[in-house]
Amino acid sequence: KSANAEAWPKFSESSHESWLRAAAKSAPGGDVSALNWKTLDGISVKPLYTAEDTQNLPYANTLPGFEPYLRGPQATMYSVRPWTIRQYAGFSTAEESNAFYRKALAAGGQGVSVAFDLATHRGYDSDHPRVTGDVGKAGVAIDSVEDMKILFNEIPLDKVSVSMTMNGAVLPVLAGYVVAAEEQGVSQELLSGTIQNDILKEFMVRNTYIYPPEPSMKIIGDIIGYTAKHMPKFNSISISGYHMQEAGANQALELAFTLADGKEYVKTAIASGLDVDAFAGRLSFFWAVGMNFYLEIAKMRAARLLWCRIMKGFDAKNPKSLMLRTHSQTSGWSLTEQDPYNNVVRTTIEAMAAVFGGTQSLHTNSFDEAIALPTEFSSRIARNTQLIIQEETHITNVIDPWAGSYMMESLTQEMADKAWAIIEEVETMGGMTKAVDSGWAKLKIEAAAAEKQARIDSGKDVIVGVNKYKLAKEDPIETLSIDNVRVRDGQIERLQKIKATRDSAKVQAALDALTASAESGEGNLLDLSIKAIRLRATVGEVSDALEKVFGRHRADTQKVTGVYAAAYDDGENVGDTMEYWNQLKADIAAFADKEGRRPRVMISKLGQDGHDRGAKVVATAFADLGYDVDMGPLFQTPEECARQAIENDVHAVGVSTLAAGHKTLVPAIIAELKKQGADDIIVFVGGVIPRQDYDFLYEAGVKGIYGPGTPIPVSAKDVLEQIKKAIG
Ligand code: DCA
Repeated sequence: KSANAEAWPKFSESSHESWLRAAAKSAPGGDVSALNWKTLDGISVKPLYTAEDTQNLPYANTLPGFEPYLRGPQATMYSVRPWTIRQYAGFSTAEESNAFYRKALAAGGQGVSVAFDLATHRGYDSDHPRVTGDVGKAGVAIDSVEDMKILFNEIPLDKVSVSMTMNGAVLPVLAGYVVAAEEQGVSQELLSGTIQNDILKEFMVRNTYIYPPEPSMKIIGDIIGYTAKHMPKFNSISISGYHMQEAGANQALELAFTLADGKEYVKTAIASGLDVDAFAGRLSFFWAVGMNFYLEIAKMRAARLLWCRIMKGFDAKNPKSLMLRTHSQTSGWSLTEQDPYNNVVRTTIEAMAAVFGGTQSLHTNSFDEAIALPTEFSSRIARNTQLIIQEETHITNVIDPWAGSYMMESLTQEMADKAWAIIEEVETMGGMTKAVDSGWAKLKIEAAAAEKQARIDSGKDVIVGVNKYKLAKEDPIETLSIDNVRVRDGQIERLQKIKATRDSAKVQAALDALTASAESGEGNLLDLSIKAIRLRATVGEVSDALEKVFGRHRADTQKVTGVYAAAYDDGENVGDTMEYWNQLKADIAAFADKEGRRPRVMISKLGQDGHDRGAKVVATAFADLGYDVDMGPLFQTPEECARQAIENDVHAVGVSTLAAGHKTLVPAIIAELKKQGADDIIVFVGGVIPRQDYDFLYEAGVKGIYGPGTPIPVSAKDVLEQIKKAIG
């Protein structure tokens, strides 16, 4: 008993009804329900929760380390061992990345997490003509095991757990890691870490796939099978919602689609002949944690509850098969280019949500990641954000501290119910592979993204420094810039050396064995990849050997319509942006009257950058405004893009660039249009472009640059003016 009741005065009693009466006095229009916050997931969050809300909740009183693991997979959680500080990073070359990892480990980092460049993701060696703008951008270039050995030089792979974000070229990359460890003297069974290996979400959002869905699932089955047998400490997959949220999914969609993906992988592995308890304990998850503080915590608690339910459905018996373990990353999308130090605050809040949600491993973003790869300074602040939470705040001393909160327990159950309904909807479609194949899941996420963007552009959702409290003048911050030509030349030189010194006949035989296995379905593709990589086959060669049979996947580009405009059409809380929107629509209609056709733009993605949220949202918004919009397919070369633009007779090409290839690819498209006799087609650029590069791009002939945070109507108006000018 903590208080001596008699020493306290008697307080007057209150009831929910009396609170409602009191609240009505200050609620707008006297209506307390007007204070409910309707989340984008469709959950109605009340301003007040009481004991009544939790009375009938079935899982509000469970314990950590026990089924259904809602409160955490471990009984002691952070009180014994805090989450792993695992910062995702990769810098152009294996040498630079290795130096970064070693420094980070010495300064408090606890695990390694490798970011690969986009050429590697898509299974191209650095000398491939399709990847000239991508090598060494957005991550490290890996062509062979020689690069891998440099990457992990002096990092003891039997002690440090390594996570690799790789999905497309997952076989040669995982094989490269295994062989690099082997040549370091560390055998496979000692390796601990995680490979992302989550292809379904690639087809939905991130697009770094190589092969079509069906053979891609076969690869996953082989990896799960191989690691279950030979690498017992290694997590065979990181089933990722992160990229879904980054692409615009709300929390319920992220949760549901990710768990539904997980279900699909379990089914695949079981179908390949594995016992569920032989592999399920090494499935791991990965969430995005954004600024929706309460919902993010609820999402992570609900996820564990639902996964336990799903795995019971597969008759899993081993407790490890039933518990969801997860990595989390603060939201890159929530970072702003404007007033960028605010991002340190955003990341801290998101990191707290991830920790309260019970993450096992965490990446905190650096504040400059909205514009470039992090610098040493920004990475230090990001890492220290976690060290401060771990070591200064005492947050780690209490397990699942939000438990018992009327609000948190209610939200957890509501989030679970919402997600479960979506999971069941997916199930009626025949599972996630089908939902992905049909494009349904992707469109759901894209619609959510367009809705969110419209809410921001119209001012309904506030982003400090972007659509409210804007700075009159932004001071530029120092960013990291990469000399892509130097990196590519170095990689090509190393490739040539490897090809000159290896036993080519043996390499060819190993590659042929891979092709034969892809054809017959016999043998394990990871096992055969390890054999080929050991002989110094390259990432590109292993990928090609499989492509011969599997082919390369080409996605349909569908786009949603009407969703962006809807945020304006309801006229609620849009202020003066409404007038701007209507005027612009009228201007576009007037253009069409005068010219005999609507202004036509082609929104394109060049190179291997598959992040197409921005491109899709812009395409939707432009179309809703009255533009005629063509969407270029992903992965176009500048030549292909120019040809399509000319064939479709567009007025303008808009390049969406998020992976730092702009300085190579944008001048190339302008030159290509000129070469093909169409220099009347103007080029504009949107996406992640450091301010320092603006002059370079304008000098190359770009007519408009629209960085993150530019309201789409503003860019759409500018494009219209530029088109008018070009027509004369
Ligand atoms: N009591 C007892 N054991 C504990 C406790 C505790 N309180 N806390 C942690 N441990 C154990 C774990 O059980 C684990 O041992 P095990 O592997 O033998 O079961 C070990 O300590 C390591 O802890 P864990 O929580 O698994 O953390 P990580 O090794 O960092 O793994 C995980 C996290 C999410 C599972 C992994 O897949 C991962 O690191 N993912 C990262 C993905 C990534 O970086 N993506 C990049 C974008």
